[in-house]
Amino acid sequence: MLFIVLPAYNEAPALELLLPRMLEALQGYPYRIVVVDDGSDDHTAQVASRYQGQGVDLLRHGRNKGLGEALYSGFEVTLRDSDAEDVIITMDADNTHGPELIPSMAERIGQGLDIVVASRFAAGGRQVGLPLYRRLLSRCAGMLMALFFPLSGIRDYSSGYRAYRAGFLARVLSDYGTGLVESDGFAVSVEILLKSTVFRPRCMEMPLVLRYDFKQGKSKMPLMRTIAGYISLIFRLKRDLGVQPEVEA
Ligand SMILES: Nc1nc2c(ncn2[C@@H]2O[C@H](COP(=O)(O)OP(=O)(O)O)[C@@H](O)[C@H]2O)c(=O)[nH]1
Ligand SMILES: [Mg+2]
Repeated sequence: MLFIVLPAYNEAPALELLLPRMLEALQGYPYRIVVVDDGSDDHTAQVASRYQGQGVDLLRHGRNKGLGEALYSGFEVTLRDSDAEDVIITMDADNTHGPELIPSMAERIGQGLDIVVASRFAAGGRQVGLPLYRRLLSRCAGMLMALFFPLSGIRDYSSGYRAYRAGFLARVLSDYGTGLVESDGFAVSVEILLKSTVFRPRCMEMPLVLRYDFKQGKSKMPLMRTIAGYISLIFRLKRDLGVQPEVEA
């Protein structure tokens, strides 16, 4: 079974385009899509609920709690219904992550991997329509994290598009609880990946062509807060994780 968690904050126009693309890409696979509407003030919930009955569930936060809590809620509900060999995927709801990649990511999990990252920096990956400062930010974040927390086979630490083996994610969540998502804002994607390394995941990257030119609406990323979040994450994890365990490629 494929579970897809879509954290969504004011993504109604993007979901209008993304959900039909997902249903098409997932035809023939058993799947469940969980849209986590994080206190949006647009029609995010209404758009998602139009697809209820077609494998789309809606989870709502009464107020905006942020990306970390939205991902956590999505993990909790999908893990409740999943078996160890199922696949849990996270991706942006802004229509920039092509759902066509989901089956091949899931296949890799089926072959025994714990985490598959859809990576802008893997051979064949690219970013279309992303402003230069954003390219620099994700590149620098990747290089900085690789310096402090080398993870064999991983270059894109901040990509929100990932597949996890459900049994693996369940172990991570049962160990950390809500402490898995302490970072404020977008640094949380990096935090989840790095904290999970304690359990020595078998991980790899697959090339992602990020279609930022397909993005509907503005980015939700607060730039300075994200940079500050990366820096404080490095200090926190250096202190808490200590010596980084080796990770199999
Ligand atoms: N649940 C939740 N999701 C958020 C929040 N902020 C951003 N997101 C979602 O996180 C994902 C990443 O944000 P996005 O604007 O795509 O960032 P960018 O593509 O890196 O510029 C999108 O699916 C957003 O809807 C938030 O406060 N809560
Ligand atoms: Mg995005």
